[in-house]
Amino acid sequence: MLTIVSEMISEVVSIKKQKMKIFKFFIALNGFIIFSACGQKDIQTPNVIIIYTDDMGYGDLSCFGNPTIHTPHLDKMATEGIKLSQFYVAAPVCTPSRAALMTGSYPKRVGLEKGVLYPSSTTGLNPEEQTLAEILKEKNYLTACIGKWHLGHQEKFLPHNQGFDEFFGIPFSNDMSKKEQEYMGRNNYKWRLPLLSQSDTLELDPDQTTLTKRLTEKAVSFIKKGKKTPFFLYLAHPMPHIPIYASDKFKNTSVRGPYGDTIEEIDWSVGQILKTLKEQGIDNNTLVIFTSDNGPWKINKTEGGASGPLRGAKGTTWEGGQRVPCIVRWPGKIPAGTMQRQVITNMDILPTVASFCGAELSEKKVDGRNVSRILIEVDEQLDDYPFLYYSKNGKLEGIRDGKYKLLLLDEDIFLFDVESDISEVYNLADTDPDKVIMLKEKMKRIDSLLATERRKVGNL
Ligand SMILES: [Ca+2]
Repeated sequence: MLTIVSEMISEVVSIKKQKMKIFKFFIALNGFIIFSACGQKDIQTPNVIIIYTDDMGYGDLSCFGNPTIHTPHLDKMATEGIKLSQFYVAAPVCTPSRAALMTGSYPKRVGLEKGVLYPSSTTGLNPEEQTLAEILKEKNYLTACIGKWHLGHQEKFLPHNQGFDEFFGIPFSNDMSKKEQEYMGRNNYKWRLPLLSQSDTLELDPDQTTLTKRLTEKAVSFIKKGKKTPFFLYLAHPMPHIPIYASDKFKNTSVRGPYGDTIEEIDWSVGQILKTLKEQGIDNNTLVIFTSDNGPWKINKTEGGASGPLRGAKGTTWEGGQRVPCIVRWPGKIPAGTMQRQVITNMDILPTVASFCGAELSEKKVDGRNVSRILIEVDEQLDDYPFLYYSKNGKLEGIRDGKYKLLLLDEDIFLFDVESDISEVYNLADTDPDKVIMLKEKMKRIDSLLATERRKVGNL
């Protein structure tokens, strides 16, 4: 009897074990399916972080040749990703450059090519345009704009009405207030600079020495919150736009002086972002792009940044106005320690990111192109794609086509081979008049087409 009971118990236990085994198998299978699904999902939908500084020059980072400013985090980011040596922004000033980033188009196409917006402006990026944030919202991304917007400060133009779930920052430049203008020795403003959360004013004329740190903290908490779902973080530092500020921790620490302090704090900020990605286990699934909105502002000679070997600065169509440092990092996807030397522009970011994220563009025409291929396969060649230079007020001034650049400034005609003559010193216009004519016609043709396709700026 005991034997029979013992056998029965043993059988029940065995069945239970088998059931447990089957149960465990299904749990494992389920886990595998979930894991696989996540893995697949991860490949298709990386998190995206764009760090966009304000008025930082081509020569302001150690890894782009600065001899005195120390940027260890950005240098490391470059060794873990790809450096773009011929990266252009579509305008030499803030508003149009940001319009190009957000829409993948020339500022002229979206009606925002004529200078920057001011606290008195009633225009902004047309809400009818499809921003990068809106494209990613279609893929259920959690989106945040942290920092400076400058595409319209009226309610309807603010980030939370342009595809961003969250906005924390300033609506226009950090010098656009009476307090800051007086600090800079001027007395021509009546406005104050608001620090906004969505459209609510949290503070007026915030202490700008704390801005980089506060924005970084906001960005870090957004990353932690967004890690379970794909997220898009647009971190647009108001620095190093003049007036420059750094926190007490960085003040008087750089051998380059106050400007170096400011850049080194931004570098610290990048370090915090990358550290957070690692801590949250999402490092391999996050595409990070670091760049600047235009070249350095040489308003007070030494106060602004450096264009490095490039001629000119912010507000000009010389290379120093529009060619800026750019680093892209996505471990495991973009080869580490590489350099892409082909021309890429900030208009390319939208179609490229959309491609990486499997997102669809709308039917609205964009000027940027998907360059994802040459970020992954660095030796692949894309066809030459002419790039037009517009002045800070939206006037057509030049074209880059292959290695040549034609620049028309008032009555002066310049033709440079900007690959061998990076500093635009040797004018070839007289020695190659046929090329001048050809490029002039080409730039006018592209611009005329653009003019006929120009869409309306946003109006109140
Ligand atoms: Ca700027």
